[in-house]
Amino acid sequence: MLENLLISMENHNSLFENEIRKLNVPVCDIFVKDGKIVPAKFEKTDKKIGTSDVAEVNKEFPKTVKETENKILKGISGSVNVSGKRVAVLFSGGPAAGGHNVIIGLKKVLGDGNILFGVKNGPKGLLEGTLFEIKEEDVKRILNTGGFDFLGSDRTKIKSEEQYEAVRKTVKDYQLNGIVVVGGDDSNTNAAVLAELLYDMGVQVIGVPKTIDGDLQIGDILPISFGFDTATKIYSELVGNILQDTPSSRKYWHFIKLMGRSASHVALEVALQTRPAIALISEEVEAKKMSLGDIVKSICDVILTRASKGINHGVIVIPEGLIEFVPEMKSLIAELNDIMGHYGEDISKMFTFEEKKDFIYKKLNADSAKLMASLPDEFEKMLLLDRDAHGNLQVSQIPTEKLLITMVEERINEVKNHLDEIAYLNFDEKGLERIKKFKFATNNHFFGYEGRCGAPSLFDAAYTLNLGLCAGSLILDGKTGYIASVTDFDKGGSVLALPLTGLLNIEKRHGKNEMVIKKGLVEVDSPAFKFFEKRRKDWAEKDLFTSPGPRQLWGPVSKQLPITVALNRGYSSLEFNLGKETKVF
Ligand code: FBP
Repeated sequence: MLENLLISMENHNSLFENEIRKLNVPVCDIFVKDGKIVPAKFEKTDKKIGTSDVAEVNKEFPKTVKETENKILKGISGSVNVSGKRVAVLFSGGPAAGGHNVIIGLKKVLGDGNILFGVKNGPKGLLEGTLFEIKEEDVKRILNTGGFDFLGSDRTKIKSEEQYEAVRKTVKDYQLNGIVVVGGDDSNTNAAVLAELLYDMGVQVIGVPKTIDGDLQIGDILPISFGFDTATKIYSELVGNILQDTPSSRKYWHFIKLMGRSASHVALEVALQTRPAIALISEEVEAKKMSLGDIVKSICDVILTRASKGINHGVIVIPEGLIEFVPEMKSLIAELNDIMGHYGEDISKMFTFEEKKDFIYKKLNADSAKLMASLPDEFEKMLLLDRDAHGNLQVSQIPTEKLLITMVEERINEVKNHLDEIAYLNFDEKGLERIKKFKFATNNHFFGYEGRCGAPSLFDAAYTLNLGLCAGSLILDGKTGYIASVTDFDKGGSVLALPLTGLLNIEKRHGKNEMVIKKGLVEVDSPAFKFFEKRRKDWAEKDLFTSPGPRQLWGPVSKQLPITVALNRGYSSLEFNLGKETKVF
């Protein structure tokens, strides 16, 4: 009997997975009529958006800009009766929880009268024409499940004439009227490019904001990307568990690097959820122009202050992209990016690391070469890894947490032998005695991939279903060149569409200027950062940590929003309201 039950649970049929498929999902009022999910319409508002590079962007994207006027659309109840549309959806970039519900939202609004195709393996699949028709039976199984496995994903950047031709061929082969790109900043740059490219063919392109990094966000009009909530809840549970371990075992400092390529939204959210002794925020490091030495000193000050009180343990949260924000490292990385952009092919033909190093060192300026030489070999190797298709350094592969451990250890040993160096910390005799005896024992962790594909939190499940409904409604309403958005998470949700061209700015990639969607970084004057800044001294000196526990899909704490979002949007509670819980199938 038990064996049969266990066998029946194979292939995504765990007790948990079977229950989450039955879960009703909150749906914004404009998408519900008589208890059934329906499409909505859109009207143009007067609100225009654009970055400081708007003039250049407008020149490069004349057709979509003429169409959208860079103005925001607002979703309203009611729909246009449309059938016969053929729409393709693809995932792009790293996975994020809730992607499957986007597909379900699309399928629901497109209904039986229109065809939804899934593109296998991301933008690459669009070039190769690997599409298949999505039927309602297929998507019933993926409701509220994590991962992107239904379609797969990749990071191909669509930018060459040959690639444009391949896209046109796929569009013709499948007679597509619309393409929905579910992705982060770089993937939505692809969406903007495709919208312009396919405009004259009458093919609509709509983006959906995805990334666990949370850096596809623009104040009130796009409060967060999907996947951020689930990922940070998973990391917060893990960090909370480690925090709970520290005063139990009383001997370790844990250096925890958290995913989130550039921005520190993930680190800030996890810090607010768990209250560790130290959390580094890259944007603050940049704003204060802190060198690696300054960072190490600030970490050591906290470790030593705690040691002087007999607290020999703690947790340090480190954002994945930290090194790109340290001024001296930033110049080194920019130089390396230029060198690799220009000589990438020559470098890839070199067999040994020594050969590569030799070649690169000669091209670096003296300060950068000196800094590079001071870094551990393992670290140097990772800095020389190929950039991704969008020109990004693969920061997830760089062991910043280990580099910091080595540097902090060195300083602590030095300070123990020269206590006068920390006279400014004003420790008493007893405190100094404790420091002399203090043994600095460490563990390092990287929490990244474990957060991207968990079953979506209730917020992400609801947010993504509504984003899918918004994207599908935009297609039915004939719109192109927009990214779907849902806001007002505390008031039942408002549905918007933002012109993609209004999000583009010019950045250096592969050593050249390119138009890409601007990343939303942590603002050091934002309410979330200010609150963290106000509380962190207490978290450093006393053990005030909290363990948020596993994310909940049922019960009293299942409706919790990310703390950073609630603070930055000025909500008065952590509870979200995205409409009535609605039966999806
Ligand atoms: P997206 O921006 O595409 O959503 O990806 C985010 C991310 O998870 C980063 O946090 C991380 O640095 C990167 O992907 C890792 O990429 P890969 O999956 O290629 O290792």
